Amino acid sequence: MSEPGPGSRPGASPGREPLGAPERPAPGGPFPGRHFIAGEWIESGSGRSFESRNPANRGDLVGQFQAGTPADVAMAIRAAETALPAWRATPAPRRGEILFGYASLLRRDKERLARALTREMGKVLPEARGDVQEAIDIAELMAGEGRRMFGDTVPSELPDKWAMSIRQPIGVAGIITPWNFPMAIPAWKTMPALVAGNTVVFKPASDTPHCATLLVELMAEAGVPAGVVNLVTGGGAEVGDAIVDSPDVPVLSFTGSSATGRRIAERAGRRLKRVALELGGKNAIVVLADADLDLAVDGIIWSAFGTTGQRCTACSRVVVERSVSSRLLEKLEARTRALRLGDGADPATDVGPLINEAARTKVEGYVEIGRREGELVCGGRAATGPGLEAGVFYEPTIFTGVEPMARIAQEEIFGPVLSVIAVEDYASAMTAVNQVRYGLSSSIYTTDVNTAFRAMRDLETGLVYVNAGTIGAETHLPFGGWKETGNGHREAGHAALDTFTEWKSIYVDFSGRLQRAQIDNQPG
Ligand code: UN1
Repeated sequence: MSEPGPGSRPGASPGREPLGAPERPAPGGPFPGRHFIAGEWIESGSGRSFESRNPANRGDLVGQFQAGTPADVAMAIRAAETALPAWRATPAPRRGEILFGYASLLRRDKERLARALTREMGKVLPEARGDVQEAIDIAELMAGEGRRMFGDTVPSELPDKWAMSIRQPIGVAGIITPWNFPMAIPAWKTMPALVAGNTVVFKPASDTPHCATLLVELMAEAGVPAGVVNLVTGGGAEVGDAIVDSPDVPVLSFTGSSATGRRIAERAGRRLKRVALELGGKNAIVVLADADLDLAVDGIIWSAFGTTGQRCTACSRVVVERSVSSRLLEKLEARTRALRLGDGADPATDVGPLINEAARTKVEGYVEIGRREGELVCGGRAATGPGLEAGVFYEPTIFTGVEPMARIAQEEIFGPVLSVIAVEDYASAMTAVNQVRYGLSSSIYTTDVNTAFRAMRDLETGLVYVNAGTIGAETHLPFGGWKETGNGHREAGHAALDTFTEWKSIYVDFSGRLQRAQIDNQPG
């Protein structure tokens, strides 16, 4: 049984009494996490909790969060179902206004949110601010959709007949999010779900429940009605599966590992649910002989070691024309060795920690494989030293002499490990880039405009960059990947609405007589 936090009321019946908004602990102290269901902050029926700790300093306890159960999820789904009729009946521009208000609260609290994000997830503060900014951007974009949400109005093939299509909400949306963008990705999913008129049950990653709580607190402050967004924290097996398996959650949006995504799709497939999946990546930067090498090095360092390599879009392969590979590698090695590891809250830090010990073990395993598959250039070990003892740090690592089909060039590592693959020419570069199971992001550095356009055509990824790294997608364009990176859905942009709406095609015949399509308008 978890200790009752400062938010609990003496004498409240265990686990189910509303507790009011979690009270702010002493600055820096552990946060008393709660579920948010039907507009109330409540404890789990499990009576259990789990910890969230700062990955830069495991001694720093961010908070205690509710270990949710299937019964908690059932309660959240009921709340979302209860709130659905009024929310879907609310005019979309009004829903959009609430989201505009939400965006302004995120903006007001940007610094506070970014600091909390760095503390819980580890990314450096400028990137944490970017994560919050991405949430603001998508909130504003989707708020605007409240006054667009276009369908088509088209001519009918018959006289005196009207034809149009409209979008309508699906129902209760199950939203399951990762820890690497703990503010942006929940916003990518909840904002389109809400503006389209769905209600939400939201399960954040167990590494970042505090970030999720802060986001939801502000939704309530912005006037999102009770029950429209419900937060349930806890593990995938208890909370995630209960959302996925519920017959009352017709649409799911998940970002995370391919293994989990596959399981979710299989389970949801039995019920013919709509499932939008955003999964792994093995993103490559191509550097051709005519490229500006210094520009390429900037893009590679940022894409490979920014966010400690923990982005779906992170660059984990450099595919370089052999004639410039040693010059490029020399520059890359020098820049990589100069990167400073540390607490993301320290302005001197370039690279923060990995999210947890399991992530470091995974990286270590791949580095061992890499030692057999390529030549270690730098890094290759857990980082220790002053200021790093209490955190989960790993040195930025480069392998060279890697073959395109090597495991470290094929499998997602999700850490600061970069493989350099030398190729003979453009054609072999394209083959190497495309010969993977994933297809999220890719980039090419070249100064030849014709080659750039060829690559824009030939790269088999959902995101393509020319003379820029593989990270940094903007929220008003569709985001997502080909092949096993996903299942054909897109986030962000107006494409995000496709996940959260059903199309309805409507025909209005005002001729006053029976008109038969495909028949009465055809001769003979
Ligand atoms: C992710 O890594 O899951 O394009 C999302 C980018 C960010 C989003 C990354 N805007 O790198």
